[in-house]
Amino acid sequence: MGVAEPHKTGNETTRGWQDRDHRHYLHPFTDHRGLGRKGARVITAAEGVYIQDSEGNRILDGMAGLWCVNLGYGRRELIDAATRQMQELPYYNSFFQTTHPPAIELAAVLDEISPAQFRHTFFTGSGSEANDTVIKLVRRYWDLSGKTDKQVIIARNNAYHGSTIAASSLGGMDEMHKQTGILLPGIEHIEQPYYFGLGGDLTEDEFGLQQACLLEEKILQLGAENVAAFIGEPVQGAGGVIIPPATYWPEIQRICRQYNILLIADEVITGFGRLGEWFGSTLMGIEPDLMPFAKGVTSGYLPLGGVLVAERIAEVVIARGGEFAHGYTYSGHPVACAVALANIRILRDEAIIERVRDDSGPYFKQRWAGLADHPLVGEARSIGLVGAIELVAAKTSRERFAKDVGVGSLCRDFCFANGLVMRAVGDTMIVSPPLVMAHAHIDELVDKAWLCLDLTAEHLGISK
Ligand code: PXG
Repeated sequence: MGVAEPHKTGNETTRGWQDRDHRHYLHPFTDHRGLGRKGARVITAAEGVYIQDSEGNRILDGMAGLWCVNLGYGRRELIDAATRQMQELPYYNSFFQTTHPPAIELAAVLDEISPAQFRHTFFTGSGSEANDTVIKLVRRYWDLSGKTDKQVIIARNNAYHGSTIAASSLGGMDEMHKQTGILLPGIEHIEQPYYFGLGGDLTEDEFGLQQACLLEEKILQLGAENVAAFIGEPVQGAGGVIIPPATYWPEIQRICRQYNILLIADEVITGFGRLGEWFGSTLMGIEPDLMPFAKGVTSGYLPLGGVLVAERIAEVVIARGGEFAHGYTYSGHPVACAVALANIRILRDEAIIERVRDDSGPYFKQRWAGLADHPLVGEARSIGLVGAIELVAAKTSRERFAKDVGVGSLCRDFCFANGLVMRAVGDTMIVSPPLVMAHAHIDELVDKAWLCLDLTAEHLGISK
């Protein structure tokens, strides 16, 4: 990839792209005010772990696209798999007792790489659709089991489960709830296991148990006979890389078993190697009944999602249910499935997940932890290849900056200007880089993050 030269985008200039963008394109999760003048960032190419903008700037992609480009950009095998499949069978559906080889093969491979309780997968086009599917499967399972009152799903504050009405109802993002207005009934939220923000004087282990107990309290308040399921991300992603204390998930599992409640692990970010295991649930020591996934299944090269369904659920839905009246035109899209198969083959052949577990993950952890020495940083935490730093005005008291300072956005902008994508969730800076990062890339990421923290501190007039 030419580094200094602007990417060839026909005769269009950056300003030209930005003007047309502003005139026509309504973006997801974007405040368009002022964007016309400033202009959106135009990304035109990518290779390996770097993206390139229309000005020819090369930027280290610390977010793997949007938590998904796990193999990095430009992998020939994925491109070839898509091309071959397009030529052979670009589309066919798998409704009404029809099927095709790529979806069959992918479902079979998912059985191999997922925990023992899973043998069946329902495919969707995205993580949001996967979570809509989850809600229907949960209802269907309990109805067919004769427990028709078991309808409430318990989720968590600050969770992200997607953007459809159903998925944003499951999520715990206040802003989304306020704007949507319409929310699904029968969803209850409990507080999240966010130690840095909510742990107070407790030890991490005590806090983990306390937050898990909130589930038990909620179940008792609602009556276990009315509660269908609990849903959580093994590590909350979009909420700010919230890594629960070690005591949290085992206790959640115990409570779900005791009260006969299904456990749903939303693996949309944590699936396919992000935490150094195929699925985050394995690392957390839990055995979920349903696992929605998306993103990393194709390394983001094509949209694909799905739900892994534990046999005890699949058996009931298949044997007693008749037709499951649910499906998407692109469920099991053959080209997306072919790319997923190529992606999983590479993850296996190149032992990339083992490398995250044994090599790049531990190296990242050690380097990332060093950011805690920066005067702006109240905590630097990581697990596998995700990390977060908490920006604070005072290190020991964990005092935050005033909201109007917008310290997170400030730092994020310095990062982009200095060749690093790091995302800001409020004043929590997060990264989720491609799984193929070498040590030198990790060094570059952490060094650039430190530099941008310095620039942020300098901008705010804080002495080092
Ligand atoms: N579950 C989880 C855990 C997710 O992170 C979804 C479901 C929805 O997937 P789709 O494919 O419908 O987007 C997600 C998506 C962010 C950000 O700002 C995170 C996601 C999507 C967009 C932005 O970090 N995660």
